[in-house]
Amino acid sequence: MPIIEPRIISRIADAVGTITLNHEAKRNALSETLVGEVVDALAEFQRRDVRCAILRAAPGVKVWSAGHDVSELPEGGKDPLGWRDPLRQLIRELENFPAPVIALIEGSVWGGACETVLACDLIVATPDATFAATPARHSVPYNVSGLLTFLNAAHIHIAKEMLFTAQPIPASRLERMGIVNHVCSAGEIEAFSYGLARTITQNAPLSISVMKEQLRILAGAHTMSPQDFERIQGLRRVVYNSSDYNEGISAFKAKRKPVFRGH
Ligand code: YXS
Repeated sequence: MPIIEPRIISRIADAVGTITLNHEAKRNALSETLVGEVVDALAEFQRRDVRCAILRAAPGVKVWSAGHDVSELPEGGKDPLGWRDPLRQLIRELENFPAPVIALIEGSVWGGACETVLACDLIVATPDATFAATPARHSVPYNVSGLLTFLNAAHIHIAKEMLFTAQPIPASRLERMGIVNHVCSAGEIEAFSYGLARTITQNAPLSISVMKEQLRILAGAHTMSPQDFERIQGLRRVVYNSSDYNEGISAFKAKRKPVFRGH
């Protein structure tokens, strides 16, 4: 039985819990295994009354996370981002975790990891950190709650630029738009982020936890008719049943540029 190395490192000190993504070989891709370990660590933090969590990768990393594990995306014909998908579960766990989560970002952030960072409560990044939303790079039909994460974090024009271009956008630009809370040099980002976390831990945890849940409920309070929801799901089905969807996954696995034909 092969020994699976832990995909993350987690620790707790002074009511601050830290989760460090630690699967460099696959660029911290959000695989079912890695997400499971993050979820377990958050559950331990809750048991240990952690008052602020920090989600980070190893100091100085080039790739914070390469996003959803493409090798775990289903071949065509199945919703690639259904309720039980690891990325969807990770987003829900971060949003439901009863204390603030600070995303400490160095390096590049891709695809579902972009949404993961936006689903955190605060974002601190180095100036050269970049964020690339990539559904359009792989012909993936992003899901409704996932798009809402982008819309709640960014003006619709910026969300559209991120989603339609799939290009890396620097943290310094996202800070100017209020999407990234703070930009700090690589030498300062750790002390700054833990300083922010300690400030939060000095405040009333119940009040913070309830305000976080209230803001989650308010941010998700969007009416949508059953007909509109069914229309959206039908449109998404067209995408994940398309040859473009299969082309996106095949091209990634073959390490070549995809050729999309629009069907
Ligand atoms: O060939 P080996 O076995 O060494 O593995 C390679 C890559 O296949 C693997 N890897 C990944 N495996 C699964 N899922 C991924 N997302 C993923 N990304 C990388 O890691 C090993 C090293 O990769 P390599 O050689 O490319 O590293 P690099 O340093 O030259 O380049 C790093 C990246 C991140 C620029 C490059 O790996 C890359 O472009 N990765 C894909 C980024 C991306 O498009 N992510 C979106 C995934 S799909 C997703 O998140 C959502 C479904 S959506 O697209 O809708 O948002």
